[in-house]
Amino acid sequence: MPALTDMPRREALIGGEWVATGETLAVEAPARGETITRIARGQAEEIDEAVKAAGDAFAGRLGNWSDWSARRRSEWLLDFAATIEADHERLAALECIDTGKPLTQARGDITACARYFRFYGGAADKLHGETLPFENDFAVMTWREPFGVCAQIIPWNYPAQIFGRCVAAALAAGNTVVLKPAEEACLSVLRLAELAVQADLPAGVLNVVPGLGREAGAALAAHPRIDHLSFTGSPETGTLVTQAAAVHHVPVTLELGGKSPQVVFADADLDLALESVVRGIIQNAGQTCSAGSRLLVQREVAEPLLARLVERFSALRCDAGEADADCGSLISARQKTGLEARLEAARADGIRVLAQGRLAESAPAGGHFVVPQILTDIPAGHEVVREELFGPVLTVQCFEDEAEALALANATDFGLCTGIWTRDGGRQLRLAKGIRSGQVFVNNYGAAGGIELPFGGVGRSGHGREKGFEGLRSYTRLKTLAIRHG
Ligand code: TXE
Repeated sequence: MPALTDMPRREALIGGEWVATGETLAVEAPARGETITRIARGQAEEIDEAVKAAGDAFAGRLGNWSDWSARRRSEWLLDFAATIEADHERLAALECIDTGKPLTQARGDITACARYFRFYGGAADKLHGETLPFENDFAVMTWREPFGVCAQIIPWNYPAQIFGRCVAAALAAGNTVVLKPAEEACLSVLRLAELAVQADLPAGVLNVVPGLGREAGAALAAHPRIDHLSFTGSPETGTLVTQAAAVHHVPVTLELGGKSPQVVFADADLDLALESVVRGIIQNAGQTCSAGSRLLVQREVAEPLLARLVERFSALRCDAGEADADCGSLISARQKTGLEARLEAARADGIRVLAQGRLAESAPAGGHFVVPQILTDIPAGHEVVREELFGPVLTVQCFEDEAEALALANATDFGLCTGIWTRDGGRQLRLAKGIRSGQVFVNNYGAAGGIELPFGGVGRSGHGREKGFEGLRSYTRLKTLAIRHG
């Protein structure tokens, strides 16, 4: 694990300079419940400076970013992917200690972060418009232009991955960025920013202002000089930032989590489904927007599948990230207390804990651990099957037939991901069409993060798409040019 001296710069990165803020915020290692360092507490003033720097960099008043061709941006992004790979272990250690997730998962996150830079580096010089058939005496074409200053407010569950997803795509398209990481976890983001400065990214192209949501975050969303806002977090905060951005007619991409079902039919390969169901909910202690948090199982195979799930969950262990157990800690005392209160209320409503994992003996006493668990006997429409719990908690509901499966799958206002497990090709397609969600996986779940695959939600899960080529397009706006040549 990194020593305190290995911690990244703690200040805000504004216009290529590291700027100290008046006040600072404590950074807690959630698996220990101990403060390990302090970071900047940016306020409206720092946000204003950062937006100004990003605007100047975009307009060519600061640095030479505006001179960079798509090819040059592509080369920088590809080189930066290699820089991340060279710093892989240090970044993974920071992510592990800062979020409390198992080291193997933190390593996977850094690998994914580098892959975003590689993917968008490869795509930067392949982003093009179209020529359109129109009247014979016209030539018509579309151009994809960058927005300008992209504001990005990101959460604590996957700081490095979401940094890669948002920053790489925005820069590939030629934008500049002001990013507000989450107060709970932003060490890997600060290290990535440090690496970007060392890699000679022109001043002002990437600005990072740590701080509280209600201070730095609110100031960024409401800033009149941002040109695009990308937000990942809760639906409630998503509404607030959308309202703030709407005042200046700023386009918004929202990724707001989910309540995603894994639907298992009797004809499915149960061995495959079982592993995927377990992984889909314990990854990052269930604090994943795309967590497969609802198991819907056809009644005729419920008994054998649940027997195996009980066996698997009973063997799961929670421990500090560096112990690399099945499950790490939750991010904060607040998240743990909130989850425990909801679980207690669920038990009071007659919901039963069918099986649960355990805390490893080596787990630090002050860590914010909640053990993985399976809930059954759930009254129809109960909160635990409608609302995001954001912990390692799997709910189980049975269905009789395809129609009931579809109704249950859609019985939430969220709509991010769905897993369908069946060998019946017709049913795969019928359900994929009927389900309200941005991604549908058949006989797999999550496609290993799938950075190439467009990702985003329906309804309360948000709107707009990130990841893949679609994510790159969403950091551009289209201009139509009609030339009458006679
Ligand atoms: O989210 P917030 P929180 C869900 C999950 C979790 C719940 C609460 O269910 O239990 O949200 O988590 C910034 N103006 N997700 O409280 O508040 C904040 O600083 C501008 C799902 O952490 O949405 C952070 O950077 N910004 C999710 C970011 O918003 C504000 C990941 C997210 O914080 C702000 C995280 C404000 N007024 C939580 N208030 C996912 N989709 O993966 C806060 N922020």
